[in-house]
Amino acid sequence: MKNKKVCVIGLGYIGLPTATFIANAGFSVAGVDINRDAISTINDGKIHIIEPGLEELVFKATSTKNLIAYDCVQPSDIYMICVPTPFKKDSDLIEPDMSHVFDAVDKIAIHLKSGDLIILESTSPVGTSEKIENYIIDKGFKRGSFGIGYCPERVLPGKIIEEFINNDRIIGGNNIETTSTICEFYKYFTDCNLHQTNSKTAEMSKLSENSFRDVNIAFANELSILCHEEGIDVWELIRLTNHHPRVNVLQPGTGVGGHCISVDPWFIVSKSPEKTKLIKTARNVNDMKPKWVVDNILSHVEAFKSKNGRDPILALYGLTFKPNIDDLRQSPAIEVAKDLSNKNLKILVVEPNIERIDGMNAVNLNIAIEKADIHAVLVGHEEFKDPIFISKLRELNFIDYCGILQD
Ligand code: SAJ
Repeated sequence: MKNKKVCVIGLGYIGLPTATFIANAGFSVAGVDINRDAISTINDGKIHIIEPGLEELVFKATSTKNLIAYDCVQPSDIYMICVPTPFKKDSDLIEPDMSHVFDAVDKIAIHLKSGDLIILESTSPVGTSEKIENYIIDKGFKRGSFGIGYCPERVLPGKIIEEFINNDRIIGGNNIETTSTICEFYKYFTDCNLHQTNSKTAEMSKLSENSFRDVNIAFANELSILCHEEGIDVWELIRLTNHHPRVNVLQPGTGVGGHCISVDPWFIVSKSPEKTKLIKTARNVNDMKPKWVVDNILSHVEAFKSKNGRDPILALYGLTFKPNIDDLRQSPAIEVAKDLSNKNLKILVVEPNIERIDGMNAVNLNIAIEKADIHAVLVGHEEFKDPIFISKLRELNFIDYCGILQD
């Protein structure tokens, strides 16, 4: 197995760590991406994304030349697809955009030979592996001459290095032999249980994990709105509720963002809209939360105006899609900030994880504390949990949308 050449297509948050771990396990790995800046950064032993601990590993993998980044698919024995699968929205219809996956398959097919293996890691609708197999067969390949399987990534951005090795994996091939060959391969670079199943179950497991979390967060977000009306502290409520041995409610917040949990449930819903009312409703509840936050902030603005006879300066703390990362993709906090900016308010933003934010008046914590009249905490970054900051906030007009006072 060790002499097999591996080609990892897509060198983002999942593909780059994957290519790196496989290379450092002794395989010869070609990493492929369309982003030429990323390719040269990686070949210099550096990284184009922020992930603690990854750069050292990439440096090692590229110094040994076990990992080389290219701009096109290289002839190999094992092909791993780690490209993005976003969703496209056409009026009310939300559908996964699988164009990057099938583009990768077209490029793999040019080099595919008998006995090769294709492993899909990108989050995909149920049935995608079978679809890819049939798509390749339609190009003239014999069924059974190549293996295809689905092995979803489960890592949490910010903890990828630890979770890549240790999180259990679900592996589903198009047949039992392929599944066990993929398992053999993963044993070289993981230290976890490898659970074998078929490709459709593996695909559904990925979507179910993220939908479960989305539904649970939607429950917490719905509770937070109810509690606000009832004058109940939702954080205390959830803390107390979770003392029940069989209850574990997640935390409410500004909304659900990022490129996984706020996207993947649609992969289930778009396929069976009539049978997925709960998952769809949860998605809508979470999508509505930033709008509720905006309305709530505006009610504080109005109260300030009638008390003080002037417009307040508003400080927003945190803009990323979750705490302690630099990623703004589908961030509910950004949605809130943009929505409020369109209302002609004087806004200062504090985002310790990002140096420059275009179009926003970014300041440091101390300036925000000193200058603003209303303080809204949107993301629970570590910096905002500092006891000195919290004690200053407590003396001011502040609103906590993510429970920073609770830890
Ligand atoms: N969030 C809450 N309340 C919570 C937990 C999270 O509002 O109690 C919000 C976050 O602030 C964020 C969003 O949900 O806006 C998503 O954050 P997350 O930490 O729940 O998840 P992701 O999107 O960073 O990573 C998820 C993980 N999936 C699960 O935990 C089931 C990760 O393991 C997956 O690998 C990843 O999706 C993925 O790539 O699919």
